[in-house]
Amino acid sequence: MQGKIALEEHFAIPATLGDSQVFGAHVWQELGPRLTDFHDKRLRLMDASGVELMILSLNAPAVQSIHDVTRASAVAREANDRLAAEIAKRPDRFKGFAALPMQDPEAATREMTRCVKDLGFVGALVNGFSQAGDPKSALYYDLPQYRPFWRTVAELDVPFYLHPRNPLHGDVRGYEGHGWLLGPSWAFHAETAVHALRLIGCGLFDESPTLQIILGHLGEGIPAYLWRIDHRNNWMQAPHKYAAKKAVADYVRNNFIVTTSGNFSTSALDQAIAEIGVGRVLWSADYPFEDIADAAEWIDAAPLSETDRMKICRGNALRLFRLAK
Ligand code: GRE
Ligand code: ZN
Repeated sequence: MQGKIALEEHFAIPATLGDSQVFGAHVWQELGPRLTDFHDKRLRLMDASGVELMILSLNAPAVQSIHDVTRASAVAREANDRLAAEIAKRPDRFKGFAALPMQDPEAATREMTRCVKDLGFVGALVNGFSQAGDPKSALYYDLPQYRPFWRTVAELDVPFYLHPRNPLHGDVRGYEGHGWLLGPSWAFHAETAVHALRLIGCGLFDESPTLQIILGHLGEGIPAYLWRIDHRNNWMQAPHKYAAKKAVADYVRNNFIVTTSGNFSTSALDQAIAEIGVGRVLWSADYPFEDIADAAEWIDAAPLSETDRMKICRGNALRLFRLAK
């Protein structure tokens, strides 16, 4: 179908490009240029697969791994200004998600506000926890110092995309000797799912009930475990020991949106729709780590009603980002 909107689609600036090399060293001659290109191959591939609009975001982990907090802020700003300049050349084809220096919650709040109000961005995309000061540190956004940030995101009324990154070297005991499990095979999803569940458990969505978090890869495994998370050892009836008021599934169904980025599995798509509803499932590719044509051919042929295909590929995004003219 024509008119698709994609929202986990990445670019890089020189300061962040190298972060992606480990994920595609064997194809770097192709992957590197795809990350820094906006208007050439990217637009041709979009046209060939009926993609009208890409919401662009910086590559990973980029800003989140810059433990020099001042530099993290400077790189985020540089990336956002560059993105705004590229969008201005083709506002009919591109929109932007802000990169944020979450190392400093106040700086992140200011940059978020600037990006939405001054640059016209439609939300933020952040690559998991942030290292701040000490490279071994890992700040997760359920921590209390992030509550003012989240209140601002809710006031701005734009979604926040929680994108994967790998766990830190010191935290990968279970992966030792099995490096293939790091990155997009498994660790990205395990890491991101835990972060999302931390946001739920801390009570964030009781305080900011309209906040919307986007997860890629059809929900980073959470839809498959929704029942289990809320019913573990069912007959024991042990209450959850978290600050949030409701069951995890209630928050996932009201405060989360998932995209199909890099997970072109029809059974996983069916499950996400069954668990959280077709209105919260949005098509995406994960370019340039994935092929736009693979993502498009899959969804175009998936056994969906035409109404649902239209919602997933376009309608849900028009509503979420208020793009309808
Ligand atoms: C992603 O952005 O989702 C990604 C990477 C690196 C490898 C694979 C992948 O950043 O999907
Ligand atoms: Zn991605």
